[in-house]
Amino acid sequence: MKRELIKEAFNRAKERYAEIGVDVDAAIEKMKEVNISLHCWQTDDVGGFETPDAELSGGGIQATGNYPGKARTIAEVKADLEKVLALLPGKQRLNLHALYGDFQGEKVDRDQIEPKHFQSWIDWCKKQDIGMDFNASCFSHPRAADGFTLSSKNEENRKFWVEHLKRCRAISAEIGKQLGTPCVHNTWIPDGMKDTPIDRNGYRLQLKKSLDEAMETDYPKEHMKDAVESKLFGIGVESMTVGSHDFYLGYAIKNNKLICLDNGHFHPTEQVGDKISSVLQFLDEILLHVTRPIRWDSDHVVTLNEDVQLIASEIVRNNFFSRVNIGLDFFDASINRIGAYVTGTRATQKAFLIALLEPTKILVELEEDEKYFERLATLEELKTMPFGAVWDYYCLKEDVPVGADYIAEIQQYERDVLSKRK
Ligand code: RNT
Ligand code: ZN
Repeated sequence: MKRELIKEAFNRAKERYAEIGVDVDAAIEKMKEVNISLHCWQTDDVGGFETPDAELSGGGIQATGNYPGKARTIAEVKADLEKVLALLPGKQRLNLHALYGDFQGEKVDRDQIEPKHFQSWIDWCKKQDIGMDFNASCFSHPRAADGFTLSSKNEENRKFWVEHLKRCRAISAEIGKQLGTPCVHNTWIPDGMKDTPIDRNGYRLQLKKSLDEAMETDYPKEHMKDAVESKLFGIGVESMTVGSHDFYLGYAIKNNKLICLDNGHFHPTEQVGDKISSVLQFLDEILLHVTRPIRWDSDHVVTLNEDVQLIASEIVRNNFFSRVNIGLDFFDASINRIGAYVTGTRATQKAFLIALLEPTKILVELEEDEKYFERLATLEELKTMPFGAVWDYYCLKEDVPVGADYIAEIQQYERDVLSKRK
């Protein structure tokens, strides 16, 4: 019965969209190109599995909340991710941080990690038939405790982080090679100053030098691609971030790297959606960290808001799918973490489906004819088109819970699995 209702609503919606020149089936087909990279760190509040345990620190980032059920082992992260994958339509990727290596109880410092420590993750991705992305972990470490990593003036520390980054890039190349899909490696560092710095230039010189050293080896693009992630400020580093947007955009353009745009890393009125068509004039590809900043870079669970909608619309309007790598970056420890994951990813996917249901050509025509009232009114009318019916049908077709049905599945998982983690 319910299935029938969903199909009926879908057919009606399809007619409505056809009236405004939108091909709903084509939109659903295009969703195949929306491959979101799932950040492993929503499962355990960016803790990882090093020996001894790394504690989220020194990063200017913070996971807040202590909702029960945090993953305590790699096996638990994998189980959680499998649950997440089962509740999402479409195809995803895994985005792993270096501190999630499979170290088997051995103490392996960050300048010692090797591909073998990530083999079980690669195998898991093979089994799930998904690609994998990777990140150097330049925080939560004694050598990051003074607030500097790659931009450190302490040569021993700087060298340590350069070595870490080198190894992470080599691991990424191995990941991409084994999985047959390029691994995007993202470099983000927390480096900065709480109070007014004097030698801004000195730290930036250090960072540039470190990046140049760590990125000396070129890997085939089919195996790995480098991204660099900028930031405005972090807690405890309010006065200056060494790796600012200007710094990394310059670096990326000059060295043909990807810029990673995290929509929590800009002034609140800046829109990452607006930046995409700017930076893609000069870069082949970019990486996105889709998140939801509230007042600051708070990494709340993504919801379907205008910020995310503009990002999705810009990608869809320009068919930038092959040039934009989509990752998520939020970590809320105050609610069911797996629920947070699914809600946030689905919200991002919804933004893409809505964007795909836009009569873009007609809107561009209105714009070029300077019919701005008509453009505005059309955009407003689009907001109340029966998108939900299309989304529901898409989930049905993908054989995942429709609408709010996934809530019960998360609750069941909480009863069966998460609540037993003490
Ligand atoms: C921090 C950056 C970075 C991290 C992850 C864990 O502000 O957004 O991407 O969130 O690498
Ligand atoms: Zn980020």
